Amino acid sequence: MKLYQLNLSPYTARVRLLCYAKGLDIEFAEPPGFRTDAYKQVNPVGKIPALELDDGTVLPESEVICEYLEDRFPEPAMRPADPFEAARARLLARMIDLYVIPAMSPLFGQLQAAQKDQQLIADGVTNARTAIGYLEQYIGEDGFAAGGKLSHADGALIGGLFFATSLLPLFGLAEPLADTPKLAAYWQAIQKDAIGARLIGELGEALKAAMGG
Ligand SMILES: N[C@@H](CCC(=O)N[C@@H](CS)C(=O)NCC(=O)O)C(=O)O
Repeated sequence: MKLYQLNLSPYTARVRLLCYAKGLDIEFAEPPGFRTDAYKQVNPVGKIPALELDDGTVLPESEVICEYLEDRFPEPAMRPADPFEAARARLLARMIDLYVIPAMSPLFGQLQAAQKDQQLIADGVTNARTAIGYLEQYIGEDGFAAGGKLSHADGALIGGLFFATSLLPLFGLAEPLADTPKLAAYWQAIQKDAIGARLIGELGEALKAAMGG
């Protein structure tokens, strides 16, 4: 199998979490550009991640890929066994996808904009702060997102919180997790997990390279 991905993407980080935790032999490949005709032949959506299966068929969408890998390679489990904990893991990942990352997305374009759009920046920071607040009620208090051990939700949170903590200070929100103490404690703890640390290191290296060092 081949995973089209880049280390800078918060969505691909959660798929790599499963690859590392399950020891999967999956080739990582860069997409031939985003939304290019060549890449749309692979993934009609034109986004990463996309998982090419051995028969050539392709699955897009990070959560769908994670579910597929979990079902196909169930050990070690990266989906909590308890139904409510499994739902909580899915909820946290969904909150990252529906609220946290979309709130921050407009800010990426402002990083290198010659003329900063102050209204867009103010709205982005406010929306991101609100979205981060949603996570506080559901985040695990034992160092992991849900289920008391590493799960796919940690991959989603790592992607979202890495960008929240690296990007928002550049736009004036010095302590993005100051209003969410449980989430702040989680963020400290997950950096001590071996796979958590690996993913955060990869995101950091990729961001540094993207910002020209
Ligand atoms: N809902 C998608 C989002 C994937 C996504 O937005 N990926 C970004 C990289 S972080 C991308 O490919 N952007 C290129 C584009 O939108 O042209 C998923 O979960 O896989």
